[in-house]
Amino acid sequence: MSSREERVGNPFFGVAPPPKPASLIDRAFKAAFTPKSLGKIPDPVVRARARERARIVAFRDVVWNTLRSSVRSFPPLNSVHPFYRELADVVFGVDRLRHCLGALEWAAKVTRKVAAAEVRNLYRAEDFPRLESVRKRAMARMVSIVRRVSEEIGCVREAAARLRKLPSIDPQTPTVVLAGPPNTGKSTLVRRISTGRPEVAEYPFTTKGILLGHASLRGVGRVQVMDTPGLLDRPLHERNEIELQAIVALKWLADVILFVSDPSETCGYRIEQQIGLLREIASQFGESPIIVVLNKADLGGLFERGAREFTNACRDLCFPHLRVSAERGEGIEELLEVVRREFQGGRRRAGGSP
Ligand SMILES: Nc1nc2c(ncn2[C@@H]2O[C@H](COP(=O)(O)OP(=O)(O)OP(=O)(O)O)[C@@H](O)[C@H]2O)c(=O)[nH]1
Ligand SMILES: [Mg+2]
Repeated sequence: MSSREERVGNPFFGVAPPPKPASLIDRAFKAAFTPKSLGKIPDPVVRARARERARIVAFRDVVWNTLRSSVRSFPPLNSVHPFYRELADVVFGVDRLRHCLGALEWAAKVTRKVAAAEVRNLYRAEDFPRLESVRKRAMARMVSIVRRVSEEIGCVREAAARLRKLPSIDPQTPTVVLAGPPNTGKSTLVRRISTGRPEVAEYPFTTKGILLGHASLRGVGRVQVMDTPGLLDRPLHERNEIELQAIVALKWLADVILFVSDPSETCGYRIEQQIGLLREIASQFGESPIIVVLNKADLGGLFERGAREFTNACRDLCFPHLRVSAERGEGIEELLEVVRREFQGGRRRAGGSP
């Protein structure tokens, strides 16, 4: 995906992490002690005052500009699409982020006030030692303000690092979300049907975040194909941060849900657990069409036994279901045909626009 596309989709793509407190302080000192031209000032005390003033102002400017531009680089959280807001909440915590950005804004403003007050004090100082001591005190106060918010600076740095990496999604583009228990072959299927290249491995919870690919469906056009982390059969309030990313994608983006099951149980989860999860997803996200993929059909007898049980459950729930081998590429054309029909049926998610 090009960087332009990333910018378009992810509202956090352009956020600027502030530097570490020590490095911010270092930069401020460097700027303060870079010699500046003061023009012609014959009186030595007036000249010294102008020099100390320029140092305080340069120090202040680095702290103010750096903190403010980092805060400003974050989009207003109320204005981002609810999908991204909820995702940011799951991967970082929106309240925590708001608190930390507020602390940086506070530090920037207080730095300005302190600098202004100490510049006024310079005009009351009449000799070299006093001028120097005012400048030193001004810098010490500004350093202590930066140190006071060092935890929050660390928090904004962490938020920026995590949120910048979120995938670029266009909530208006038709989207297929793959979901299911861990290790059933979701990522293998995403690789098979789209440009997405998620990691595949023989252990559960390989996929730890949502990941996007694209595909082109005849008669529908370009669609987004989203891989999600595996879900366990358990209530929402017990779900961890990794699982909740899948839930947010299902809630806000899924026009069609592909529930990927593994009737062979080689994934490590029993048929009843998988059917339990299917029922849970159907009850929470039943407004979107659900297609049940019976994956690993290449595993013969191991697959067949479970597939019969799963097929009965799908009939009860009136869900279309297909036998597929994502690994061997069998049953994929038929699956895409069913997906295409669901899109052409015209049911789109209710939560698509903010
Ligand atoms: N025999 C067989 N194995 C498959 C098939 N599809 C996937 N696998 C294997 O199943 C294992 C899990 O595959 P993944 O694609 O990583 O499964 P996942 O659902 O994305 O797993 P998580 O990200 O951990 O939830 C890997 O060892 C795959 O090679 C298939 O059609 N047949
Ligand atoms: Mg995976």
